Amino acid sequence: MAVCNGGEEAAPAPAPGPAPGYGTAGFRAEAARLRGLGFRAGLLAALRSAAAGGRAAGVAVTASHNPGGDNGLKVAGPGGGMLEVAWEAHAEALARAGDAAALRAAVAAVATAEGVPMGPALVLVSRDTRPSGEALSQEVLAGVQSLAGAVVEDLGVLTTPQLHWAVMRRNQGRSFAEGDYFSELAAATRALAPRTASDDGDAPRGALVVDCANGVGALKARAALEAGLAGMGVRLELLNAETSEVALLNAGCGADFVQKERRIPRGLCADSREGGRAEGGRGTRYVSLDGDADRLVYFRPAAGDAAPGLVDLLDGDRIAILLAVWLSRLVGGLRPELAPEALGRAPRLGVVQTAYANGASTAYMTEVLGLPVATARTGVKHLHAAAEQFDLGVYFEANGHGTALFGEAFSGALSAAGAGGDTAAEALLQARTVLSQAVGDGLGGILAVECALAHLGWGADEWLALYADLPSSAGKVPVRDRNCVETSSDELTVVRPAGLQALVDQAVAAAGPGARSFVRPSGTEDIVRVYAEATTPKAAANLMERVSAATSEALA
Ligand code: 16G
Ligand code: MG
Repeated sequence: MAVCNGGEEAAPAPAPGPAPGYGTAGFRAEAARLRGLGFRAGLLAALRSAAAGGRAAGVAVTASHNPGGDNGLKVAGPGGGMLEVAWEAHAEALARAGDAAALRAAVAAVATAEGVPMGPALVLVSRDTRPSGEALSQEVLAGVQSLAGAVVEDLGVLTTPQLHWAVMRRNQGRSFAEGDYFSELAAATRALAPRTASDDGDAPRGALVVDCANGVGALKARAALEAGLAGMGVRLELLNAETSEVALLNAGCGADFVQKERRIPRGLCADSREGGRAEGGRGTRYVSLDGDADRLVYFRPAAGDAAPGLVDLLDGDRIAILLAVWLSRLVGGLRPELAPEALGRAPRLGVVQTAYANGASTAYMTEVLGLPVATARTGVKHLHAAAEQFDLGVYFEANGHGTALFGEAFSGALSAAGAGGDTAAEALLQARTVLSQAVGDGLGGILAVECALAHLGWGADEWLALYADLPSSAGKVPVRDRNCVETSSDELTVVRPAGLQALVDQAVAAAGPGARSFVRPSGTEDIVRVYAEATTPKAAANLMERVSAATSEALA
């Protein structure tokens, strides 16, 4: 059984007060409240690795889109994806262990519960640009090394998806050097991109402005994107790429700000509306990453009579549709005599969304594209698992987390077909490299979107014209304990407290045809979230208010 080696005696005591919960995607809190938690997260990741026979696990020190004074710890499982749900309770048990003796006991309990052998363990560690990250990652390193037999490798400052990629690659027995991450993205994009670049430095597909949220993405964007974009005739411009001033991180910029506020990020001129026009594929496109570069949303300064400063948003729903259209064309181009023979059936393509996906996007996917759409619980780990049910599963949350997963059998069939000279199969294999198979990657996502737009000959106009979003409204209800609300697995129906769903149904019926609303407990804050859609903004806001009032009442 795995045991501590004495190093746990040096474990920093946790900050006073209740330990933060693991939440949907890791521990996240004000940096000072995380004292001692880095050590425990490192120890947990080492146990996870040991349980997997020494295959690597990972820890990313980041608080994503939170303000610069916060920090956090995201653990990656040996597949390169999010920590398995069953291990989240173990992470919380270690977080609660106050002193060395309690920590030893908690480690022993996890080792027994999971049958963790005494044996090798390897943990890869990264951090984002937050000043508190250095001390916190030192804690993580010490925590890993306190498990007997565990080895740690500090990969320094990386985006969260780079850390996940490194874990995945290490466990495939392949290089996980950062240089390979950059060069493989560039090579795959160049192989995929339509040949539009001219030798005189002209950018026939215009400029792409990348809002880096003043976060770690700013340090990696040029190396990850420039070569691939240049190959398809796109000029890269970085915005909000100032990482030395922590107060600027995610402040008035980045994917979370742009998606929630529907406003242009700082640094863009409010009347830069010419950027919205995609004249024959030219023009400027805009995209925002979040603070750890695992999310992306495209946007353009709002066209028409909208107030200056607002955006037309091209969110995760639209990115999913764009990728589904592009990838399904590639699948349609596979030589029939090659693909099904290797797979034994026609490949199953599908899309995974959450309850937050705009109803108009779901209707477009099912009615226009004819694709199966699954609805998963909020949080990347749930969408990822649902997407694995397809041969080619595109998954995106509206907020910009997502990628497309290529199943093992389908990938094998593509390799066989590619070797046989099928160019569509080769293109799909390149797309699989660009679209991280570990976890959604904002940088790879940008390259995939740009490839898709170039192939389809679309600009923001064509992309926005696919459908009109239904007006929506989101709110939150403060609660003492968010666990008092329980939903169905697609989060569309409340199952507890009894009677609340009937009140939601009544409010929806009164809001007229096309309306919908749902209530779900947040996985990251002590609140219950309410979402509503209707045919006018006013009707959506009224429905949201009514359902919020019913929720408060039912929980009082
Ligand atoms: C986390 C999730 C994100 C989800 C959000 C919902 C990951 C990497 N992140 O940030 O996907 O949209 O939680 O927050 O899974 P909520 O439960 O408070 O609404
Ligand atoms: Mg993030």
